[in-house]
Amino acid sequence: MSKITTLNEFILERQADFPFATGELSRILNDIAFASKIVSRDVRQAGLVDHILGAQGGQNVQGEEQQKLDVVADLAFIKAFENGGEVCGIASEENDEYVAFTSETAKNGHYVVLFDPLDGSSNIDVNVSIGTIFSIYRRTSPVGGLANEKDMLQSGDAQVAAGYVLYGSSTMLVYTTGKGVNGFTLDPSIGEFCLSHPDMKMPETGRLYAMNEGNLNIVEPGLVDYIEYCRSNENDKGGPYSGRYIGSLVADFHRNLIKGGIYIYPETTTAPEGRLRLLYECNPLAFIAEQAGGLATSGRKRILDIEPKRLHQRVPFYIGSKQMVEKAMSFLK
Ligand code: AHM
Ligand code: MG
Repeated sequence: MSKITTLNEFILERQADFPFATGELSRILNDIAFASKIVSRDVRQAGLVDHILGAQGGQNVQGEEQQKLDVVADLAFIKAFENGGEVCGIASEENDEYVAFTSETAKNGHYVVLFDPLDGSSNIDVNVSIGTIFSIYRRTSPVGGLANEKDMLQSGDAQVAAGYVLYGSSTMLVYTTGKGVNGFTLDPSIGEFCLSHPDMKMPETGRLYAMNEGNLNIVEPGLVDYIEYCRSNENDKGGPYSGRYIGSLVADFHRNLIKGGIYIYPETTTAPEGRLRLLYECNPLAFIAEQAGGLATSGRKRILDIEPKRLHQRVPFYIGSKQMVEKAMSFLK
C-alpha cells in the first residue's frame, strides 16, 4: 500500500509555499476541513431528517425546530471561523450583510472568508450532489479593528486560497493556494481527508458541455449558435459532444475539471447579470480553474479581473477547459 497523506500533513508540508507563512492560513484550511466534515455528516442524514425524523422546518424528536441544511451549514462554517481566531470577518450567500467578528482575537485576524455554505441546495431533496465553495483573502483594513466591506469587495486576483467541498458519492475537498490544485477524499472510517487527486490539471479540451438548455430562448444569439455548434459538430478529440447538467455548480465543475468540459451560466433576458454570484461562487472556482490550466470568463472578461461592487453581485459565467471556453467566447459578439 502506498503512503497515505492526510490533508493536515499536506497543509503543513506546503505551509512554506504560502505568501505569509505564519501558519494562520493553514489553520483556516483546517477549520474549513473540520466544518465540512460536520456538514458532510449532516448531508448524509438529510433523507432521514426529511422522511423519518421529521421534515426540515418542522420539529425534531426533542420538539426542537429543525433548521434547513443550508442554514445548518452556514452556522457550522461561521462557528469554525469565529472560534479559529484567524478570520476577522465573513460573507456568505446565507447572510444579506457581511459579518465582522467582534472578539479581540478575531479583530487581530488577518483574513476574511467568503463562502457559499451549501450550493445547489435545491438538489438536497432529491439526493443529488451539492457543495460548499470558499474564497480566502487577506484583509485590507487595519489589524486590530473590525473587518469592513472593502475587505470583502476585492477582485478575484487577490485571493490567497480558494476551494470547494463536494458532497457527492464521496466527500471531496479541492483547494488551491496559487500553487496548483490538490484534491482530498474523506475517508469516513478514519474521519480524515486523504490526498487522492494530487496536482489536478483540467484537460485543455473535452466533450462535455453543461448549461441549462431550458434557457436557450432567452440567451444571446451567439450562445445559441455555440450550443448548436456543440450539437452538430465533433469535439476536438473526435466523436460527438455530450450534454451534462447536474444543476449543482460544484458537481458540474468538478466533473469538467477531471474529464474536460465547459460549464455555462449566461446572462438571460430574465437574469441580465446571470445567476451565479461573483464573490463566493465564480471567483473561487475561477481561481481553481486557472490554477489547473482552465479558463473562467463572463463571456467577455476574465472573472478574476472583475472589480466587485456589491457583496451578492452576479455575473455570467463561462468556465472549464481552456479551448472550449475560448471557442464559446468566439461565438459571442
Ligand atoms: P443556489 O446558490 O441558489 O443553490 O444556486 C446556484 C445553483 C448552481 O449550483 C447551479 O448550477 C444553478 O444554480 C442551477 O440553476 P438553474 O436551475 O437555473 O439551471
Ligand atoms: Mg449558491
